[in-house]
Formats: sequence, structure tokens, C-alpha cells
Amino acid sequence: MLGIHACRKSEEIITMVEWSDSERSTIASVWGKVNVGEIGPQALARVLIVYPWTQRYFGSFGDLSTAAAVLGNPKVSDHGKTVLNALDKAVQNLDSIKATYSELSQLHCEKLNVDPDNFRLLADCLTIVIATAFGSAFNPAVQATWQKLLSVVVAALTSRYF
Ligand code: HNI
Repeated sequence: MLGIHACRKSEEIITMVEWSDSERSTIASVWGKVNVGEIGPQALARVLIVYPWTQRYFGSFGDLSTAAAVLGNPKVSDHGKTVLNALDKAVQNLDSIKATYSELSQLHCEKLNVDPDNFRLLADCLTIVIATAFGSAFNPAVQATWQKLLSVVVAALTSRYF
């Protein structure tokens, strides 16, 4: 029941999404200021620290036993960059995010067995890291557009689960 509900919601988000010119320029502007090498590692590290049960997926990453270990772990850093580089694909393909992430969704579902609830957790940590880095430039209007983008990304990554 819950699965069906989540599926419908994801489909709705993806099917109905439209981007205004102002949203497109806000996304381009935010993304242009994101330092992938800093923001990616910080966002993934936050997920692993704030929601420690997510560490179960990264058994091969070595020491994640303390916040300092997570923050200093080079594999976390590298993977944070990988995730953020994948987000670039959404930014460059705003009108076809579902298709863009179809294979990635299938990989996370079938091979990595990642619970799709975790996509939202990562999206939220990413927003917090960006808000911290941008300060007052990340105003409510910018936040609204940015989180709209991440909602579509999360829905697209979830789309092959059902
Ligand atoms: Ni995710 C691998 C993108 C969220 C766990 N992930 C990848 C890869 C990309 C990627 C790209 C590399 C794929 C490949 O090798 O072909 N992941 C993304 C994106 C998001 C995301 C864009 C959300 C915005 N992944 C998550 C979350 C988790 C997660 C929330 C778990 C909590 N991902 C993984 C794991 C791997 C992975 C585990 C394999 C890592 C490895 O190297 O072993």
C-alpha cells in the first residue's frame, strides 16, 4: 500500500513538472556556484553522520566509526563527488530527468539495494550544506526552486523501484 502511494507520488511529481525561465536561471546560477569537490563530500558525510544506519551500504569504505573518521575518509569524499557529478546530469537535462536517471535508479534498486527513502535524506543534507555555504544568497525563493529540483531527482531515482 505504502509502495503504491510512493510510486503514484513520484510519478505525479515527474509527470507534472514544468520549469519557468526564472526557475531555470536560478538552478543554473546555484549550480554554477556549487563547488562539487567540497559540497559533494560534505553532503555525503552528513548523511553518514546524521543517519548512521546509512553506513550499511558503504561497508567497503573503511572507517566510518566517528564523525571525524567519516569527514576524513577519502572514499566518502570520492563518492560524494561522484554523486554530485551525477546531479550535473539533472541540471543539464531538466526536461528529461526521469529518463536521465532510469539506469541509475535501476542500479540502486536491483544491485545496490538502497532503500529509496535514503535519496530524500541525501537531498536534505545537500540542501543544508548548500544553504550553509551560500548564506543569505540561499533565500526562500532560491530554496524553493532548489528543493523542487531535488524532489524531481529523488522521484526519478525512485522510479524504477516499483
Ligand atoms: Ni548512489 C553508487 C549517484 C544517492 C548508495 N550512486 C552511485 C553511483 C552514482 C550514484 C553515479 C556510481 C554508479 C556506478 O558505479 O555506475 N546516488 C547517486 C545520486 C544520489 C545517490 C545522484 C542521490 C542524489 N546512493 C545514494 C544514497 C545511497 C547511495 C542515498 C545510500 C544511502 N550509491 C550508493 C552505493 C553506491 C552508489 C552504496 C556504490 C558505491 C561503491 O563505490 O561501492
